[in-house]
Amino acid sequence: MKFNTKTIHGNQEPDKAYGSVMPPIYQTTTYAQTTPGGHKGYEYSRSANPTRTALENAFASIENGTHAMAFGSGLAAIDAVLKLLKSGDEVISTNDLYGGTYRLFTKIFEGFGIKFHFVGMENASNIEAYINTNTKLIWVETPTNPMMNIIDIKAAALVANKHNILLAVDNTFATPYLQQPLDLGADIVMHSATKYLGGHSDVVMGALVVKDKGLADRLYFIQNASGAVCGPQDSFLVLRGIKTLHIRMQRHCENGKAVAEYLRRHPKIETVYWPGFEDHPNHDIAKAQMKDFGGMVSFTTKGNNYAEAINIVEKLKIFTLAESLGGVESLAGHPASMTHASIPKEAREKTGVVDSLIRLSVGIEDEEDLIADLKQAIG
Ligand code: P1T
Repeated sequence: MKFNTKTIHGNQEPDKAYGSVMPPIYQTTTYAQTTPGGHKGYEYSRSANPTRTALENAFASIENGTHAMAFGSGLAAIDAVLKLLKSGDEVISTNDLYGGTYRLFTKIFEGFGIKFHFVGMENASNIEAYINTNTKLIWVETPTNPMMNIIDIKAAALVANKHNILLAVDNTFATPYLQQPLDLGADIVMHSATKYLGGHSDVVMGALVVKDKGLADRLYFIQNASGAVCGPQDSFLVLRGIKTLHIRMQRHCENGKAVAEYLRRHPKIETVYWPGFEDHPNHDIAKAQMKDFGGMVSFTTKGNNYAEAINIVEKLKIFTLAESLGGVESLAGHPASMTHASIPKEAREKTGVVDSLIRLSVGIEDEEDLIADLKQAIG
């Protein structure tokens, strides 16, 4: 089955009771048993729920995995991966990444004795220098949030395999429409399904997908034991969202390209970060591992003026000033004061998250309206 068919039919069957094409929302916590242990595969909705199972099956299908788990948020999914580790273990992570992920690593898991190395992985050979016998996990975000750096997943997988270290890829920005990390050698794919998978800015959710039964069993144990699951209504909504992922992504990519090219021509703009530009430092890797370049675009203004950046995001009308990304509607954010405020100024400026940086999640509206909106806001 090819990708566009998988988003609609992958691992899905009509419901067994009445043949409903979409799974019912099984709004129940528990399931009747005829005798202790005598049930139909479901006993308590933290452990499993049929609507969530339908969604988890869809996650596995679109990421070319064998097992998937849905969580109450993207961070809950990342939290579950980190719980595979123990005190004394070390993690090598992309240095430019979502601020909340950085906060979870440094403010929660460092306190439990896990050590993190934040490394510029644009050249995957940089990873090797940080590996020692305690290294248990390589955490890759690509494209990175918000600088749109591209990490070579295949090259990172080669390093991880050589040293028998798990490789996890946060595939939130790309989605499986653009890249499928498990096929490139990753062990775990993670999503903030809040973003493109849900696609309509109405659900907070996370996902993990793997292709190894042993790893799936360990993660399922954590999902059930820690309990950060999502509910059946949210599962239904994200399953519905996935069915249009391919056509939404196609338009996100077209509009992203138009916006990136417009901004690049604008005399007040300093730098536009978008992997589709031929002079993007890892454009060749993006071209090789992604089908297209996505709908996320970041840029800075000339003079790197904080007040000017704030003025621009406040003036936008079609782009809503808001955290998050990946919904049908266009959003604009100011990472330094919003999504990445939890990263110390010094650390974020090192990766390029300067005061004038603006991040756009380009939606699927008409391209002309989006460009006109940017024009009136930037001046
Ligand atoms: O918000 P949540 O569903 O918990 O997902 C966290 C997360 C993980 N990984 C990436 C790459 C993300 O972008 C996010 C969430 N990001 C935002 C809310 C944001 O505006 O960047």
